[in-house]
Amino acid sequence: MAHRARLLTSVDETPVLWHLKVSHYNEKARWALDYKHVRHVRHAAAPGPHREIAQRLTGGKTFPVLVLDGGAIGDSSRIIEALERSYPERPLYPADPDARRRALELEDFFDEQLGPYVRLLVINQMLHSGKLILGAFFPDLDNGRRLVARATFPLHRRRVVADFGIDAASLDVAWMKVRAAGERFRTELQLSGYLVGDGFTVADLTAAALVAPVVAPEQFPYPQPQREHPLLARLRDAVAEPGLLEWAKEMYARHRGRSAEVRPHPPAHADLRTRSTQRGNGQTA
Ligand SMILES: N[C@@H](CCC(=O)N[C@@H](CS)C(=O)NCC(=O)O)C(=O)O
Repeated sequence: MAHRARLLTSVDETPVLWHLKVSHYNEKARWALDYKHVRHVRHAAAPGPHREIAQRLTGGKTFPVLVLDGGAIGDSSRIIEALERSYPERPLYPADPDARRRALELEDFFDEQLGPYVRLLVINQMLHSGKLILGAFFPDLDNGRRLVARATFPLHRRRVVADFGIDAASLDVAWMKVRAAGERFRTELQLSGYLVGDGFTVADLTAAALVAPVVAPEQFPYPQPQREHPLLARLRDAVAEPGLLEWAKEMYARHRGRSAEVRPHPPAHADLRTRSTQRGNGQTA
């Protein structure tokens, strides 16, 4: 309990984002914070150990988690909802109630029907190359630990396949879902070039962020060694077919903007470094 209280403490009320650099749901939260110019501190963890931190913060097991006004929010859509309330400038929700309903419905659709399947297919492809997957998922490993990770990768590979339930049937479903989401994108896209009305909304942010692992846009804030990698070629084609690949690149170019991340207050940073060392594989952004 004391530990949770310490994780929730923000010395100067600056929002704190706990995130995974690689993850597309985490990218949703980062993009919303950056888009709204909300100054925030980021703490990155390694995939896997992050679950324990999430558990302590929210009782759940997923990142992103945003600590805002002393409370922890553990879902990207709820994070954006809270940001809209606390930071209404540069809105991501349309003002018109019908347009807002549609934007939220599309956010939910892409969250549920696109995000998990993109993740499964990207991981499945990346698992063919230890160098590729470690570079994307563990960008902060030093050389020594990277060598060890490369050597033990075949063991981890089996665990990842089991953890994500990767088999022929789940891959078939994932391909179908990604194609269906692409079709929905195609039919929903307005003449304006946006999904709802004539401006950038949470629907565009969500669709573009959730295909970022395939598209690997230049403005993505962390390493994406899969950019143009042949292992992802078939997946890129599937996303390009309905126009989603070029469109996502355009959304990133127009709206991803500059990071609003700030450095943590020194005492808080020192405290985190201690905890990272104790955990052994925590990483700070
Ligand atoms: N609906 C959640 C999904 C977040 C999510 O799936 N996060 C993944 C990383 S991409 C995670 O932390 N998974 C850990 C687990 O499921 O055990 C959101 O939008 O935030």
